[in-house]
Amino acid sequence: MSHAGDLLAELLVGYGVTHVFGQPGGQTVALYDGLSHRKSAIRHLLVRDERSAGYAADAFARLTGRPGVCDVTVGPGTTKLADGLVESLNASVPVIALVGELPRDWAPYREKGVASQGFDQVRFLESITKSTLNVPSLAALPSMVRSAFRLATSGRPGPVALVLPHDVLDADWEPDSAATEVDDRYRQYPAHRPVASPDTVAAAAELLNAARRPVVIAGGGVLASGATAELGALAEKLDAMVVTSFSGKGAIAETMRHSAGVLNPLGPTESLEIARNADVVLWCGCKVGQNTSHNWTLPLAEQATIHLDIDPAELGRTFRPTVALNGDVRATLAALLHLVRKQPRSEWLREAQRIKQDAAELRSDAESSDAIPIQPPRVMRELAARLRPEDVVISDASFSAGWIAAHIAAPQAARNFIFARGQGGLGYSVPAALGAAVARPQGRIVTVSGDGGFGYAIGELATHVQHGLRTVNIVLNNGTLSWLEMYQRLFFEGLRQSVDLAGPDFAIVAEGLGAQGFRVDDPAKIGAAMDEAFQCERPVVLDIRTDAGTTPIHSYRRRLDEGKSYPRPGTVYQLPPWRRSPSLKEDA
Ligand SMILES: Cc1ncc(C[n+]2csc(CCOP(=O)(O)OP(=O)(O)O)c2C)c(N)n1
Repeated sequence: MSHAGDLLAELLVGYGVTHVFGQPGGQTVALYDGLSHRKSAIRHLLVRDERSAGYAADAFARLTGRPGVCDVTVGPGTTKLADGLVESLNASVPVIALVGELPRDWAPYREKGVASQGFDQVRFLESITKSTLNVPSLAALPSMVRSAFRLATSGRPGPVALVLPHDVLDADWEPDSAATEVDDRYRQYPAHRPVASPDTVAAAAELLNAARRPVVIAGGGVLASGATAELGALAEKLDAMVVTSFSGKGAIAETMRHSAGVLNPLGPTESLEIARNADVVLWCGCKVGQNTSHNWTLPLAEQATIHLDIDPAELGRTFRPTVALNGDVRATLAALLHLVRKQPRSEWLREAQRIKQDAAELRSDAESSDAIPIQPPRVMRELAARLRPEDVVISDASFSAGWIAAHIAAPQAARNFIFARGQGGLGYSVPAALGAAVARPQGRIVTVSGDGGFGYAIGELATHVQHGLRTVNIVLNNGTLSWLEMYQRLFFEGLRQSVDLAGPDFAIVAEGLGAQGFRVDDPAKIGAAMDEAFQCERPVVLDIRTDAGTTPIHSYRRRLDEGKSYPRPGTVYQLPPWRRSPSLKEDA
């Protein structure tokens, strides 16, 4: 006689799941038994903290388009997983979390921790998932697994939790083929590709055809939808400039003349200037988040806008677009391409190239700097020179994101960069590298963290070692939580409270964990250290000692240069008014 853990494992195999990231508890051992009998199809990777399971599944899903799958035990496993689920929820990443639960009959003892580890998991998970499904019985398990995959991969993707009571997972199961049926449409995102209605597509085309200075703001939805070819073709046809959110980096090759890089207060400066100079803006698979919209100061009141998104709830949230396109990005851009006229806009392109050139010149000093301590842009330049097309760079949630965005141009239109901007939690990159490495075995996986962020999940390097992953982990080690150190200094009159980090020596710690460690203090030695790191058979930590006095945030840099103190942001941040984008007609 088999059990429900077998049934669950069989269904996962049926859905094409090749990797599961997690940590067992007594309540989930039946799943592990099921997985152990299917090792040729599915691999379980044991993480050392459930947070890592969520992050690894998130990165796996971003790179493959297939739901990332993770498993945790009841109670502490679930609470530690929360970071990953919120990241995936806010970044719209399809993840399936298999969550252990107390036996159903123990429900009366769940309150106030009487039953060990129990708490109201469903209520907790409901607030941090796209959907939480509590499996009531063995009979319901197959259809709820099918629901989990359907919900994760259809419409706006997101994380789904499947809560598995201990007695349900341990229940006897007589194998039968009806129970293990899967719906193969939901193995991969996007499951469906609805096209925006013809009248809205025609209206969007009319606006774009009339534009003099068109800009596309591409979000992660472009990459999730696999729409890079369509976006590139649209940019060429219209001579539109393309900027991206962090999540959309790689939606267009940033070496292309139509690209103006990442639009973010931490990104390159030309993106904002070019976005502000546009007369028509196409927001494409982009949620118009705080950072991409520069605190919702974009779009400008006078800009005509088109907003294309798979999720109708996105359209009109922060502004009323002139044209709202509700559909899959790839399918809708393909329809739009039929209606937009090829039209050179040489003057606009020339203006954009001038802005790009000026910004690049301003960056070049720091990128070639021989200063000690090392300037982070110099590290980025050395890394950019060594990246291959299939490599993946994963940013931690610190200044690292800005250094990468501003100083490494995406060499091709593809998902080669991952940023933890869904939630912006420190400690994302090293666990995410685990998922990225198995998702992209042909590429080399590079993480970039600050010393604060790197400390969160350094133990997971041992997991990299255990699974033979050759990751290269760059620590921009400036001895402080520099983002916070600057915030305190600028907005709290020179305050310096609890922002300094004394050690450790990450190169030595790396060795203790079975990885290789190098410390680099001299900019002239960065290149050689990276070359050696990429040759290593083991994971590597490059502990690079960097300048604590520099930042990629434009406004901080300006303020530091001015050397003044500022009012606390709480007193100056205001939400711009919600407004309608105009039609272009008046101005044509
Ligand atoms: C889990 C978590 N805690 C706190 C923060 C707030 N925070 C943002 S950046 C930062 C400092 C990060 O320091 P480090 O990783 O050394 O990078 P640096 O700022 O020096 O680039 C902090 C504490 C956060 N984003 N995530």
